[in-house]
Amino acid sequence: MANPLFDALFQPLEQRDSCFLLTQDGQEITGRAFLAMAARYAHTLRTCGVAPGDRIAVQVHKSPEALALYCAAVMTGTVFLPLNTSYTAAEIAYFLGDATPAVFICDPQQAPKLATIAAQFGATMLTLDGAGRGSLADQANNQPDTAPVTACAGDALAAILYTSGTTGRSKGAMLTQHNLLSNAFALAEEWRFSADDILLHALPIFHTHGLFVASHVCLISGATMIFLPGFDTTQVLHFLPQATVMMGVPTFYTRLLDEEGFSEQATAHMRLFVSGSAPLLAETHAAFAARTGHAILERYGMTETNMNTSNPYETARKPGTVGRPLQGVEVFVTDPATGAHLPQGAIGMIEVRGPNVFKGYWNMPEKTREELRENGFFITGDLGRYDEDGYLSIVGRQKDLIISGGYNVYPKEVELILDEQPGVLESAVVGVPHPDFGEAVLGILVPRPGQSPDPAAIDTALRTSLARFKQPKALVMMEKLPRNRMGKVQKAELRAAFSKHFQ
Ligand code: MLC
Ligand code: AMP
Repeated sequence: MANPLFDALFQPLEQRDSCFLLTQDGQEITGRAFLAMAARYAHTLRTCGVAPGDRIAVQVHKSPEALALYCAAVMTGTVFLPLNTSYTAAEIAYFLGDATPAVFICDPQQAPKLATIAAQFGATMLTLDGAGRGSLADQANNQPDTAPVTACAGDALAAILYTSGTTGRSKGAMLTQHNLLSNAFALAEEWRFSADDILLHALPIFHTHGLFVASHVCLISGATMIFLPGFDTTQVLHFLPQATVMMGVPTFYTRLLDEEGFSEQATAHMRLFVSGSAPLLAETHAAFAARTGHAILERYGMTETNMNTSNPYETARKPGTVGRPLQGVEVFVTDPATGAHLPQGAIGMIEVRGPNVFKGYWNMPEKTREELRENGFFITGDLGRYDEDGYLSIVGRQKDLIISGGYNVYPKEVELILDEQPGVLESAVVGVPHPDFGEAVLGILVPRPGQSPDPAAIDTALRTSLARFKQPKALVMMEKLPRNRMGKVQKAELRAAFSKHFQ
């Protein structure tokens, strides 16, 4: 038996003596060198006693070594579990407790803080920093440059990616080899990727967008990546002339538009800009086209499903829409109450079925049953409408979710902590428009009678429990929250009342 994901994505690197990854300091890593590094990591993981199906949890800065670690997980038939670098120790404890990984790899600077947590859940801890140093690299140094590849079936788990939950508890989406591979093929074809492409990769690699969408289409088509540690406008402008494609969240594009030097000339050699993870405003699309002559291609996806729809490569890309279903993917708009299919033009729940759709939530059979129908349709929580040309628009979300700069924040998780703060009677967290992040987290506090909560003290308390991007960008006080007759907080009213807060 083979290992389909490895065979399609990584095996071809064995023959590749040309550059696969170009780093910010000009280092060129060939396909062969990358694969040798991954093989050394695979040996190291095996030395730690990992077996197929074990989880490998990883909270490290983006680097070629971090990507090689993902490849090593695939080689060993283990389940890759990447974690946002801004998660706090409290958040990490939840993930390690839930997923019980065999190995946990973190940044050496965080190691003292996280060692007890790793030990508590029985994970062997290794370290890797942004420059590729740490105990993983030390142990891998003496290992051979080739490693056996564990055979596994297409429906074997390849990754678990945590996505926030409405109740405040994150859910681990279980993705199979076939989920990832089918989507990589569909996207590479849809977006016409070839070995001549050079992708400017400035996304984090702990989420679907940067790890799967961006890296997989390059791997499957033999393309090259300019692999930057993160999005820095100056650096992106510097490397752009060497690239042919860029992928990003809308914040990338609004930040580029803020730069005077960003022009038609600076993007003349580019063939494609892709946007996703959050809504791209039609006005951003128009401003980008006016400035550069490029129509950004918007697509729609999520952790549980990979990518579902895309605007077309050849024909019209419609601003404010996310295009049409990808090859092999069914996307329906349904009545949220009955699940019945709705006709074109009607607004309803977006449901998705296809080889891209995940297997369920780790350790959460009930949640899986709630969101994944027996007939294979996943209930996305996004509300959409098809136009007369079959293009889908996302018109809202039924799930109480904020998307800030492409990162998801579920209000409940923040409210639970705000409610515990001294002087706070209750709280509501909403997303309101923000010029840089698209949407930003706003915390609304109702003080206890006669008390005044201290925003600075609350800010400090939040820092220890919540990743920075989840923390409210502002806290405001209200005497009481608007509620309907059932007692439910009227979030739409709050969003409207504070819609200009960051403008
Ligand atoms: C950073 N901060 C954020 C933030 N990113 N706050 C809210 N939302 C965010 N997205 C915090 C920082 O910690 C900092 O805190 C302050 O805000 C300002 O930071 P910055 O320096 O301006 O931010 P920067 O480091 O430049 O990061 C912004 C960003 C980054 C947009 C480049 O957030 C990013 O790379 N986003 C991409 C997310 C992504 O890949 N999503 C895909 C999910 S997959 P302070 O106060 O300490 O200074 C998915 C499926 C799909 O959704 O369809 O793709
Ligand atoms: P995540 O849970 O991080 O995978 O985020 C997935 C969610 O991001 C989706 O359910 C959508 O709400 C949102 N999303 C992704 N792409 C787009 C897009 N192009 N336009 C609007 N929302 C999007």
